[in-house]
Formats: sequence, structure tokens, C-alpha cells
Amino acid sequence: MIRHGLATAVLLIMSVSSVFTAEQSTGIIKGSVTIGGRSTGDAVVSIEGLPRQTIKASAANQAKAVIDQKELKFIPRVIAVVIGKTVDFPNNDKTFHNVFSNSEAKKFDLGLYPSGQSRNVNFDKPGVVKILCNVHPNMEAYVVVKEHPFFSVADARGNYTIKGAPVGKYRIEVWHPEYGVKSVPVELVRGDEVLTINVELKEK
Ligand SMILES: [Cu+2]
Repeated sequence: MIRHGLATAVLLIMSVSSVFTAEQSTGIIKGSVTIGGRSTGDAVVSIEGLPRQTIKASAANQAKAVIDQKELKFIPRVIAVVIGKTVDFPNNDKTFHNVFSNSEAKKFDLGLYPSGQSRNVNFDKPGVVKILCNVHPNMEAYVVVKEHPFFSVADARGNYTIKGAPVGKYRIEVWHPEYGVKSVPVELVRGDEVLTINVELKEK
């Protein structure tokens, strides 16, 4: 009986401390991405190597994701989403488009559709999905699908911010469609910490 009571007490303390951790121990990781000293957008910066339970407990941001088709381009060219997210592909050009992908993480074909119409795709597997158009071979975009919301896409100046980064040791991974992947080991020691990690990608 005593033993059982003790175990319950220990469990209680553990669950209280994990609630405390979830609420308090997050910080911000931010910085810039450069290639040969020049800042670059289109880079997805994410936290990788997190414990399974941190990924499971993370709340996905359910804001709508859109890749527009305008002036024969996909805009933006690179987005990152949490697994399960639906992305809209509105056609805001005068011409027809046919959005499709042959990527392992999501094979799909939206067919031809005219100006003013929109179709969508649900991204249900992690990975990089390269988006193309059957009509216009120069059109290209990327949807990077992640299992958790700890990521940020660098803006045109190369700046990124990952809010709500968990305390712990893991790595920051930068993915760029032309310049590959680079990992940097980091440690966020305490909640409320703002860690600056600048990443230089190798020039080709
Ligand atoms: Cu097109």
C-alpha cells in the first residue's frame, strides 16, 4: 500500500512538472540565412531531433496555406506546413494551369483549370513536395511538410524566427531548393531565451 502510494505521488509530481515545462520552457531561435555572404529567401529553417513526445504535444498552427499562380509563377515559391495541412492553389492568371507533383511525399494532379478557379491538396506525409505545372515548364514551387510546427521560412532578406522553440539540445536544419541542407547543433538552455543562429549555406 505504501509503495503504491509513493508511486502515485511520484507520477503526480512528474505530470505537474511536465505541464510546467510545456508552459514555461520555450524560447525563440532566430537568425539569417546567407549564401556566399548574400542573404537568401526560400530557405526552410526547422528544429530537428526533438523527442517524440515533444512532437506529439506540439500544437499545429492551422492558418490557411496558399500558393498563388500569378504572372506564370507560383507565389510564394517555398512554403512549409505541418502534416495534415490543406494548401490552396488559386489560378489568378489569364491562362489555364495544371498543378501537379511526382514527389514521393505527395503525388497528385489537379488537372487543367481556368483563371479565377482554385483547387487544393492535403499534405499528409512528411517530406519535400516539388510542385510543377504541366502547361508551363518554368513554374516551380516547394511544399516542405513537417511533423511539427517548429519551423520558419526565411523572408526575402534571409531572416527567420522560430517562436515557441522547446528547451533542450537538438539541431537547426536549413533546407534550400538549390543549396541543399545544412545542420547546426544548438542548445536552448532556458525558457525566454532568444538564441541567434546565423547559417551560411555553401555556394555551388
Ligand atoms: Cu501553368
